[in-house]
Amino acid sequence: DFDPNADAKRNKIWQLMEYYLGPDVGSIQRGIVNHVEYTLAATRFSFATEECYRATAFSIRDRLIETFNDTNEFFTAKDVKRCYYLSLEFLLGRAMQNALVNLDIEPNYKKALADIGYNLEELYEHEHDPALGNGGLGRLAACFLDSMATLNYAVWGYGIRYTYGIFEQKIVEGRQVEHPDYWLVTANPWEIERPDVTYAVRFYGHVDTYKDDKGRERHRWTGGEIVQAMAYDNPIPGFDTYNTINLRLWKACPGKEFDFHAFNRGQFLDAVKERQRAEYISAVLYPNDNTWEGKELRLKQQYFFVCATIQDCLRRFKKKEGRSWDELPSKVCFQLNDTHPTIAIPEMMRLLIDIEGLDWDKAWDLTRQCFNYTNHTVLPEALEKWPAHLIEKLLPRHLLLINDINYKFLCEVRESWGDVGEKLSKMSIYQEGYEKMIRMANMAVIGSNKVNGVAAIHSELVKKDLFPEFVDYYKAKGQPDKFVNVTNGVTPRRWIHCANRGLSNLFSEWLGSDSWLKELTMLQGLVNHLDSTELQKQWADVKKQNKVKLTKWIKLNCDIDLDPENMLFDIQVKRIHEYKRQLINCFYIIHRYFKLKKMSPGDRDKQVKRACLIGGKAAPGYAVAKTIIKLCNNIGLVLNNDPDTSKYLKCVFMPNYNVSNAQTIIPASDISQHISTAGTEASGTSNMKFVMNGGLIVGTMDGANVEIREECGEDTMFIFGALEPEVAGIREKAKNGNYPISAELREVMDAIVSGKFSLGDGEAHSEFVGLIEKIRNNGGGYNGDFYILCHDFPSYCKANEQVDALYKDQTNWIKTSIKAAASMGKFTTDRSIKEYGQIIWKLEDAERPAPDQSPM
Ligand code: T68
Repeated sequence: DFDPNADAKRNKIWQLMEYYLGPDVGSIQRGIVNHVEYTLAATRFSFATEECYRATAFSIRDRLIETFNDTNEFFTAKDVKRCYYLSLEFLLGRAMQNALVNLDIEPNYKKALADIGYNLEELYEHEHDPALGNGGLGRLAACFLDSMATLNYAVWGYGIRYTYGIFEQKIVEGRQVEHPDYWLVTANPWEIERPDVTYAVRFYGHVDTYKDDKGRERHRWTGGEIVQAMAYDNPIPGFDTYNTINLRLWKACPGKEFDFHAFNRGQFLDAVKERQRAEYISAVLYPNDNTWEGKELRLKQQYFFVCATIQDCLRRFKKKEGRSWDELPSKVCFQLNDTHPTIAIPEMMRLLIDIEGLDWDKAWDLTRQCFNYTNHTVLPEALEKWPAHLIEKLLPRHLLLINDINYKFLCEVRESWGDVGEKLSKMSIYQEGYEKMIRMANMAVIGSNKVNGVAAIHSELVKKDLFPEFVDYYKAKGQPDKFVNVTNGVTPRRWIHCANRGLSNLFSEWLGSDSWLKELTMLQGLVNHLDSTELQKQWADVKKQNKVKLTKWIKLNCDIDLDPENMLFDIQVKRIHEYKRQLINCFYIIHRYFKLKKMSPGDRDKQVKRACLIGGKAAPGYAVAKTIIKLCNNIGLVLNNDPDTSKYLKCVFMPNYNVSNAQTIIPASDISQHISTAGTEASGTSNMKFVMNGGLIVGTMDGANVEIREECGEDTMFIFGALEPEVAGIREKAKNGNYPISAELREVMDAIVSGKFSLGDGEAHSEFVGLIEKIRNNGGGYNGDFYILCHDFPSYCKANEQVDALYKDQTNWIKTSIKAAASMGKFTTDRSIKEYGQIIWKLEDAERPAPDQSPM
């Protein structure tokens, strides 16, 4: 509505606000103390560090809200194309330091706090990690948000505000014990609750058909139960920009209808039960990584967040007057983070057809242009398939739409290819059989504009092994570029500048500015100084300090003493999974122990001392992974307590690996292990973090290792193991009994089977024997050595010998490590997100201009 006084009002309000909150020490202090008094209602004359943390967080949030609101207003005014990143996981990690760094006010906050008697670094430690993700996939989404904001793209993340994130791992008698991660106990100062932004989400019920006033047959989904999705906004500030984007997370609340009726009938307790039933949907993150578990609640979570999200995005699209649906693909696109949100495709169809009244073909044309799908795995056990009857029960309208989508697609294929039965059945959304299954990956491909893998080798496998029929088909249809690669990255703001300030300062000093934080290829400039002994010394110093810090952490958390001055730190941290082969690492550690044992004390003294550090969570239902954790811990007990060798070799299982611990662990590595069977790890992203922080990689030719080697040079990596094209042949030969096991590995396996690492625990012993027998009695297939540990073990030992040889030559080691880190420019998420922006989303730069300094 036209308001003649609008400008005057705006002026008045602007004057009331004066200007953005000041970045000076005084304004910061006023903000903090105000929050102590008025938000926390704690007295300003004495407040605990915990209270100081919260008040500080609120004062930072105030600043985030300013840039957040104005960025949104700017996007709306410019009517820019928007992209929505749909993910069931966002592994954000702590927010405070990241926000201060990105808002460029960390030094003043440090001063402001020091002046009133608080230490900023200490406050950082008070934040409970938001951990709404499992591993690489969720952390990638978080790094992406940082780069999207930094690159001024109009992207928002959408997901679920789980009440419980990934469980907290404790180690009790060498075994993983899971504790609930109730991260909201102390309230979350970073989020903005939006009780006014809610959407109804329906489950179950039935579908009626009716004729509309034009005589067209229409569908109406009714009955069942309704829950409300309520929005919580999490501002994501960009680095070196005035833009702040949003991560909108949905919490499940009871549908209003329910409460009302129950209360009227006096059924108070029933109403409470309803509330719990609704809240259950967003209660807990599923703790599986790279496996699929067909639980109804998981499907509910998927639909719950997708339904609210698409409604929210369409409402935003329609808000501008005079919109035509034809504009949709030029204004809106969605990125599906794996198949988990793929139900968004039929949901979009439902909203366009049933609610907006578009005809089927138009709706399908728009939908196909709007969606894109990222694949994160080729492991068969991780591919999502839902029983058709479950979809029919929970989402009856969607099953009808999926049927239509599939039928029309298969007709299209038949039309251009003729009746190619075998191929057709592979391309169908349905997997036929005793129980009909809906293949979410096929639906994602059929309903998407672009499909991408996450590293070069992986994107090739996606085409070759997962979707060869689709690749051929779309090529024939004139879409040869539907399948693309976008290699993953990590954000250097969190993973270098926040995690390793010593190294960050070194980079800025030697490069003459901190511009490398936004243009990571600038690190290459360090290579000019490779021979500078001053640089080498500083480099070694930074590493040493980081090792000292981790040594303290390990003393505190594991009560084990390490020698940061003299030991090589060898680290493997990632989810525990057979394909990631923590077991081959264990085998090598045991082998190394035996070698030391057999040496004379004099020879021992000539060896490189190693601390082998392993960490990671096992899915609670993954028995083999849990046994591997127990084995690591028992190996540690044997080695660390052996007076002959413990000085030369230690083994530690680091509990509760998470984002904030990673920020301490990764900068301390001399080498890290990325040793998956070739062709199994889609990309890996911690490999990138380790090398950027001056560590070298022992790894296989898998995932992003391949590209890291290409960038940094063969001499910077200790590569071993079969190549991906060889793996199938090795398995085949093994099946036929042609599968030699080296004497060294035999010795290790015999020792495990003999009980050397069981420490009198019968249960552990039989689990360990189970692990070994499965590998040793190779029958091929899943029951044998599927991940070809025996085949790769000898070359793994050699790679480890090469590590020792180079480490003995410290100057060369340091130069190699500098060269590798300096060559990591490609692996920033800024590069990944630019590729998404240009190739997939077709977004423009939407940088908000500097805010006006004076009242208007
Ligand atoms: C990881 N996938 C890949 N999945 O394993 C890793 N799975 O190679 C890659 O670097 C990373 O994605 C980013 O692309 C996962 O982390 C899961 O966590 C997951 C969660 C639920 C269901 C299946």
